[in-house]
Amino acid sequence: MRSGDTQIEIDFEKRKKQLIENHTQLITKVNIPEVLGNGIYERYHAPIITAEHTPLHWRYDFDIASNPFLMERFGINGTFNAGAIKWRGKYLLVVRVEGNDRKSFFAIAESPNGVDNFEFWDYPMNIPELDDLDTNIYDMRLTLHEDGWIYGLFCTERKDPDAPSGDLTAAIARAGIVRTKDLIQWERLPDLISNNQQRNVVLHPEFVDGKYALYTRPQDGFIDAGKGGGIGWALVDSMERAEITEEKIINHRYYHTIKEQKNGQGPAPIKTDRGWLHLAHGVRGCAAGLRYVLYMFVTDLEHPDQVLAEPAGHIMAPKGSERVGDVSNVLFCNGWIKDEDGTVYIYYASSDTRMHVAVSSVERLLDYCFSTAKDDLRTFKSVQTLNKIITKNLG
Ligand code: M1P
Repeated sequence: MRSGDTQIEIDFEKRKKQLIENHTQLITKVNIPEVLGNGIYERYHAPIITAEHTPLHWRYDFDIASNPFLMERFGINGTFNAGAIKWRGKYLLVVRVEGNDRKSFFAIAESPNGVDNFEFWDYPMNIPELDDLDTNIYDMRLTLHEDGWIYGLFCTERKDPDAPSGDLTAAIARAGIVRTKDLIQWERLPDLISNNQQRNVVLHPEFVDGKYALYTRPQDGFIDAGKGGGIGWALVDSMERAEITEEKIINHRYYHTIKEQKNGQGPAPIKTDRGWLHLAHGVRGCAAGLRYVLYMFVTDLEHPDQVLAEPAGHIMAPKGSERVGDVSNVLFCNGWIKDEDGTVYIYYASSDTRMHVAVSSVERLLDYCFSTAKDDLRTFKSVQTLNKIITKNLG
């Protein structure tokens, strides 16, 4: 404080100092793993990215003349559903940042170790628009493709032009496509051409039969998978004008399972010597609304459209405080990173609000997928599976 400062100036400086101190403390906090997890992975205790992690220079105008009360001028509602990639030794997340105005945008946050100290780049990502303007964009999946580009596939949402007048909720979901070589300049390509609405579209990292291969999620409406649904598979000639001509479902929905209502591919699969490791989300309805959990499966190395193993049920479901948020009872994952030593960082979001990490390894996830019983779709069979384990243990 200098003599002659007004009370407003004094309060402004005090508040600014406190904001900076709190923010620095938050983004530099060390994160620790749970001690005795389920053996498949270890969750880390603290969320890795929250709305409060976003830079102060996004949310506040630090000019006392235009913001004398130092109030937020751009509120952030949530930071979730992040794509992920390891880039020049750093763990990068392409975070879905949602403003208080309900518009989502993408911003990169990087960490030196993958589990804490995530810091956003100064500016959000600049995604060019097409002639058909996006209303909202979200949930980017990153794929480092063998063609040398890094692709980002995301959902672009626009108002349904055929909605009856007065219906302000009907929307159309399509897959938007960008690509980059440096994660700074993003080239926008035309949206995926498809007969259905599409969300959760993911590019496979390798060519299959000389074509680009896509995991899709055809749906009849914006929310409902309807007769569509399931994780689909389509080959396209080019990403510069990607058009689905044939699509088949490779991972189905089933009655009375964790993916009864709908499901969707998570991040691009990880290549292993026993097949492609997939992480996906499954959705069921209940009295509390929709419940989103994560599950895994493995597909054949040569034929990534053929499922080799799929353990019963979820690998991860909302737990404790993860259960509550903007859209409660949701876990969603569209980003993971495999390190050179086989460590796998699973970046998952809880309740459309915040980001977390759980750590496993390729070896452990393969063992989980191949050695956990599949879902035989009936209680009687589940009890048989359980009895086998008990008898083995008890002799
Ligand atoms: O709100 C839960 C999720 O709902 C949608 O996922 P899906 O298309 O599988 O239903 C998406 O809007 C996703 O962003 C969101 O997390």
